Amino acid sequence: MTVSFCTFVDGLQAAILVGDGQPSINHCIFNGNEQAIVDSDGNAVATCDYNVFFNNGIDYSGEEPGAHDLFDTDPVFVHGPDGSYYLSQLVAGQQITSPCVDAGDPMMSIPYGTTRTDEIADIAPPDIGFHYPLTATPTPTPIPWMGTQVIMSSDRFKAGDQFKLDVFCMGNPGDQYAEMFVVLDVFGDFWFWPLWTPDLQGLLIALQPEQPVTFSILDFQWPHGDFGEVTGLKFWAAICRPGTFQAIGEIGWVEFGYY
Ligand SMILES: [Ca+2]
Repeated sequence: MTVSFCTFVDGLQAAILVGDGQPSINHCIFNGNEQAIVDSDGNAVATCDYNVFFNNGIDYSGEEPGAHDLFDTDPVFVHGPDGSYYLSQLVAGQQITSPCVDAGDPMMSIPYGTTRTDEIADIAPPDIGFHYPLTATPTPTPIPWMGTQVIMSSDRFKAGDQFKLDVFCMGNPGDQYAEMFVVLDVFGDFWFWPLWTPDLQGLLIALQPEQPVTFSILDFQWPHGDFGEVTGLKFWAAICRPGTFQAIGEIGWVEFGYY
C-alpha cells in the first residue's frame, strides 16, 4: 500500500496507523496531529520518506523516519480556490514560498494537480502534500451569434420622429441562403413584410459567412396626427432554412409604441 501526496491536518488520533504489510508513506504533510505515523503492533515495516512534519504530538512511533523527511517545518498553508491547504508560493503571489515546494523526490512522477493558489500545475521536482485538482475555467470559446436581431431607432414615437427598423441576420457558417420573415404584431394580428399584408410571406436572402447582413426594413418620419397612445406593438424577425419554417438561431424582436 502506498500513501503519497496527502495532507493530514489536526487529527485527534494517528494520521496513519500502520498495521500489517510494508506500506510506503511518502510526500505527505502531517500538521497539527495528535500522532502522525504510528505502528500499531510493531509487525509492519513502513518505508517512509519525503514527508513533512509540523506541530504533531508525535511524528513517528515505531517506524523509521526517512532520509529526506523535514521536521519542525511549517508547510505554510494558504487558502485557495478549492480549500485551505494550498502551499504559499512567491510565484502565486504570496509573501514566502513553502519549504514543501519542490521538496519531493526528483525521480518521482508528479501528481496531476496543483499546490498553487493560482492553479498552475506542479512541475518537477514535485511539491510535497496534497495536490488540488485544476479547476481553472477554460478560456471560453466565443459562440458566434446566430439568427436575427431587430434594432429600432426608438421604442416610443411621436410626430416627427424618425422611425427606423433594421434587421441583422447571421446564419450558420455553411448557410448561404435563408428565408427571412419580418412580422408586425398588432396585439396578435400579424402583418408580414415585405408587402405588410396578413398573408404569410418572406424573402429569400443571401447570407455572408461570419458577418451579419443588415436589412433596412422601414425608415420614415412618424406622421403628425392624433393617433392616441398605443404601446405593446411588436416586430418579430427570423431567418429559416429555405423551404422550411425551421428558424436558424435566435428570433429577434422589439416592442414599441407611439403617442
Ligand atoms: Ca514543484
